Amino acid sequence: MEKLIITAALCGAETTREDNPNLPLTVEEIAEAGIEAAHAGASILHLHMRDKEGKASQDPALFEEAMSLIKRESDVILQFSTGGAVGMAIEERIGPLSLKPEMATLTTGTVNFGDEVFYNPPLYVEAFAQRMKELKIKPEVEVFEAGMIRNALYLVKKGLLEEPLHFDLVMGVPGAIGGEARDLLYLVESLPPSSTFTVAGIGRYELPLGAMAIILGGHVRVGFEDNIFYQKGVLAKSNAELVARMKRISQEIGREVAAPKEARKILGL
Ligand code: KMH
Ligand code: ZN
Repeated sequence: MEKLIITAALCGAETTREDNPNLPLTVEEIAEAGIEAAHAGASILHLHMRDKEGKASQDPALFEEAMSLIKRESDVILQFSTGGAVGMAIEERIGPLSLKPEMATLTTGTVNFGDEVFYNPPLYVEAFAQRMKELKIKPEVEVFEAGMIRNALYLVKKGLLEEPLHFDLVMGVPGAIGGEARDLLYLVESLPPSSTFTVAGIGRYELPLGAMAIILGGHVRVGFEDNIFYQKGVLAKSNAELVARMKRISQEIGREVAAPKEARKILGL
């Protein structure tokens, strides 16, 4: 089996300090948390940024600053969010792509997201895909529901995406696909055979789905965007703590963890 790629999703757009006081929020904190996660075994950092009030922001200047701080210390792969936060305009969400990160996310459909709606109509999705194609940014196709896999294949047909595709199976968001073993098997069986995939289990699904992904030959995402707990009732101290645990589990199972250079090879970057 190829080595395991661990992605650290450091803060997301929704998690707050009230949820977990260890959440990184400022540019410096996010960069520091990212470098620490990379040292613990992450080879990709999935980045969202926050403004001075701690609110989700797609301001390219914030991404640029974080990018420069992280790159000074680490060769970890940077993956920018184009999802941003629910309710953000497409112009805001697409802005940071101009900095040409190696990777960026691409959600290929609209989905209920808790009490809200994560809005991704075909025109948005195509605009993101077109921009990533122009700038040679590798998309990570974010799948919150099974139909989003078919939508990605339609984009391949239209020439907006190129195989092999890399997917992130985001599982257990309230309003979207569940986080049971059968849900993961169904999604994995629905992927085109040439694909690579990462699993991001939300909340209590992070650990069991991560372990399952390791066994299935997939990759794993952990971090405060998806889960704030180390175990039931115990808050995680840092993103790095969650990364280190996933690395230990993988090594115990006999699968080594990829360094950024090896992850680049696996993903064809
Ligand atoms: N914050 C969610 C609404 C992404 O990063 O591309 C969407 C999200 C997906 O986090
Ligand atoms: Zn995200």
